[in-house]
Amino acid sequence: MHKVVISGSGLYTPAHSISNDELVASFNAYVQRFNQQNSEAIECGEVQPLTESSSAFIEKASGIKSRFVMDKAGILDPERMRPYLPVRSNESPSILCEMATAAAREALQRAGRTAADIDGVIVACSNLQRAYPALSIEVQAALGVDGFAWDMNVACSSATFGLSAACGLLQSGQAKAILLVNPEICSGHLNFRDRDSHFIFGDAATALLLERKDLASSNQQWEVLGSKLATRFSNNIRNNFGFLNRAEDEDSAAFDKLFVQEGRKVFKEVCPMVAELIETHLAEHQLAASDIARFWLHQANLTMNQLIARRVLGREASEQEVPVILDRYANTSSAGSVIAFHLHQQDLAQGALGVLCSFGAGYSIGSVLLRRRNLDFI
Ligand code: CO8
Repeated sequence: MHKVVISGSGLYTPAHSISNDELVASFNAYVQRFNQQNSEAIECGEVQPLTESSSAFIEKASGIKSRFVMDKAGILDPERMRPYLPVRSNESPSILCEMATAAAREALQRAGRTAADIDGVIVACSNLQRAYPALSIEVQAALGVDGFAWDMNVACSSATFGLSAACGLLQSGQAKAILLVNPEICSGHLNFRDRDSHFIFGDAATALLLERKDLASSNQQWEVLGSKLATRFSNNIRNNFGFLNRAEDEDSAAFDKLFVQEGRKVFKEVCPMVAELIETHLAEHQLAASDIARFWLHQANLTMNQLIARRVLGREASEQEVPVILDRYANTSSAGSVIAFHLHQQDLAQGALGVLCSFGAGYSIGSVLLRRRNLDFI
């Protein structure tokens, strides 16, 4: 069985950022207008008044200070409150393809590879803008990769599950190099009129190049020592948008088919599951938590990550051990843990161990154990 390394990573960050204050100002303008327009119905108890949002709550409850988005004006317009992403012709690259290829090009460049070196492309993300042709095949064509491509979706855990699938192809000798990309426009499926969740998500795309260890030539690599995956069905994070909506008899208004969650339940149920999975994974490799230099955790909620790290380490974790990027990026679904990895790995020494871990809807959890390998050291 061949060994596998991550030989390069890439990140695409959208040009626009929205601060909590900007988001809350737009939400509160919407609330004030709604309450004004419905004042009589509210007065006689027929309609519930809406309550304003607050920046202080958002930062305290989630750790999020701002988020990057593909379109800022449409989201912040209280009359619209959804991104404006115009339709493109079939002859133009799709917006997800553009984000994916930008991240992919950086990963290739860091790995010292070109499209000619790649055998396959996996696009793994939470939301695909169409059923077919597969986005991954569009990305494959845009990059000029020969071989094969497929799309997959395991919500926030798409990247770690995709990484595990890529490793299988490399270990068995079916491929020498696989490009894994995670383009996420979470703002497309977020209800910016929902006080409980309007602040949660942002947009970004990440990419990882995975290669056979004996063939990889980039100086800085991460050997994949193993991955552990788990899923357990839950209705607590849900999105009912799908191709059968138009066949349903009920009024399938677009706003009914957006992201919904029971945030408290998710928090309570997922944290222990994640800590247990990481502990079991490390034990299977005869490792203790203290052997791990860095945990690149899924970036949904700061307190959640601190709690998971405390359970695994048996003490408070430093920000160096468990880096935070959700303060600037918010929850970018599958891209989150990979952004943390991409931005916070250069400083680690030869032989350092790290855990890349995602968790989210499904529920789904993926843990990947990595070891730093610097070629100029060998
Ligand atoms: N402003 C002010 N106050 C507020 C606001 C607000 N915006 N929202 C709620 N409050 C109030 C509530 O009314 C409540 O008040 P009271 O106590 O008087 O009733 C109080 O604040 C507490 O409310 P909550 O219990 O809801 O608040 P929490 O402390 O639980 O924090 C969080 C809410 C931040 C959502 C938290 O529960 C959380 O982060 N949970 C985990 C969520 C999580 O990790 N989800 C993962 C989902 S992502 C995923 O899996 C991928 C899906 C695919 C992506 C799709 C793209 C869209």
